[in-house]
Amino acid sequence: TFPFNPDDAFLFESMLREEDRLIMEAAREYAQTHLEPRALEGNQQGVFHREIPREMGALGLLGATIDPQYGGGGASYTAYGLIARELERVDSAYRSFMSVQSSLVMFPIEKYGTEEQKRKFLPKLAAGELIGCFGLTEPNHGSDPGSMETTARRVSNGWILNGTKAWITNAPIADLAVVWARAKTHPGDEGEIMGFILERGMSGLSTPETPNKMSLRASSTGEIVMEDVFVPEANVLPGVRGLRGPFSCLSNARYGIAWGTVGAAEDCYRRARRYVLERTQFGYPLAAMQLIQSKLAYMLTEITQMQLLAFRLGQLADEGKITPAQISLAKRNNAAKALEIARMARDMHGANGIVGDYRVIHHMVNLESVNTYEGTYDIHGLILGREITGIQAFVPRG
Ligand code: TGC
Ligand code: FAD
Repeated sequence: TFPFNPDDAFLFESMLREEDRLIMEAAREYAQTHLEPRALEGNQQGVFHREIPREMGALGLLGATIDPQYGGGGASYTAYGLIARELERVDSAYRSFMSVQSSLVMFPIEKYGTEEQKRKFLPKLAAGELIGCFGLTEPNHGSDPGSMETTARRVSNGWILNGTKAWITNAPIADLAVVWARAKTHPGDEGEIMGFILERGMSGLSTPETPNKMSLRASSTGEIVMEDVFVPEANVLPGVRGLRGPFSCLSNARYGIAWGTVGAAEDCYRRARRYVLERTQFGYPLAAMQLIQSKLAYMLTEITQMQLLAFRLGQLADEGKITPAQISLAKRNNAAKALEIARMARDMHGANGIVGDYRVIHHMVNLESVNTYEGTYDIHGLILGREITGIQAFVPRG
């Protein structure tokens, strides 16, 4: 009979197209050889190693789905997902960097930007020579970005931006920021949401680091503070108006998270399996205990479902049939299950589970952020609830 593979129980990797598999293997080789040795230090010292963007860029891991004429990889969405899985197998912070650069910065410039913006920014973003960030969330508006307060006031040859964006991945190290603001052309104007490209060095722009993060410590997170920042007309994204702009970017990044979290969960499961095979208690390996086996069986069952969900989501994306509700379902399920599996792996490691070298608590605390950003678990439940019933339940009624 065909042997059972306890890492890929339903042989999902055998369904990959050859070109996607090659990209996955290149990403895996890079992540295991170059990121894994730096991950513990990155987490414990709270540093994002500054050589990583150029390394990723050289391998084509940034902007995988972007048109090659702008320096992108021209690869499939499945390949993009497989890259996310390999990076997050090491540290969600590395996948976060790649997600923001590819889905939240390069994607809107390619989709909504001018030809000049695409030629100016995309090749350097793809090479990792420029770092981008995405400003939607504000201190008082996280799950409800539609209530944002940041404004863009029309002036003769551009716009003046005022406001603060909070919790912005890459902000402190970014060369440019795609910022969403309420554009006001006359007094009393409620303001349509528009996208702007802010560049470091613009007067009135600062990006202070968010201190004391206990999660995603190898990711640089900060604010985008805008005090009368003048943004020329050439830096407006002309191709979109309204919340559809930022939300379409979120769809792309959430898609990547649905895949990335598979990698984190797989790493926790593999480390737990290895540990219980080696660790003896009561005269037997922990792996011989029924309760431990039940946990491993649960982990593998959930991981298999996560893999198949991500794989099918990739097919739908590549066929152009993907919907935001499918993405919400997969992001919600896979982030929450990865977190549950990481907590289980932490428990199975006993006291060693709280030590950084074993890496399971590292994944676990990272996944707390992943379960929250890009729409919390409950917000995605509400997005699905609205699709299922036709009734929105974001705002209490009655
Ligand atoms: P709603 O009425 O639902 O939609 C407003 C307009 O947007 C359109 N739309 C979408 N378009 C494209 N793709 C999507 N996924 C879309 N979702 C909605 C919609 O059709 C409508 O268009 P139009 O033309 O009819 O006006 O707006 P709402 O204000 O009721 O939204 C509610 C809700 C809760 C769904 C939304 O606010 C939401 O998704 N909240 C969560 C916020 C969030 O996810 N923030 C993420 C910030 S970025 C981040 O976390 C990066 S971390 C990255 C990392 O480090 O890896
Ligand atoms: P809140 O919206 O205040 O939610 C708090 C709690 O209330 C949650 O449990 C939520 O599910 C619940 N809740 C909210 N509304 C409802 C409701 N209607 N019904 C029931 N429950 C509800 N944002 C960016 O724009 N760009 C970035 O690059 C970025 N990077 C991030 C990096 C990190 C490490 C983190 C932690 C966040 C990042 N974010 C970023 C912000 C992130 O998207 C928000 O934190 C997230 O959308 C949740 O918003 P909030 O933190 O304000 O929580």
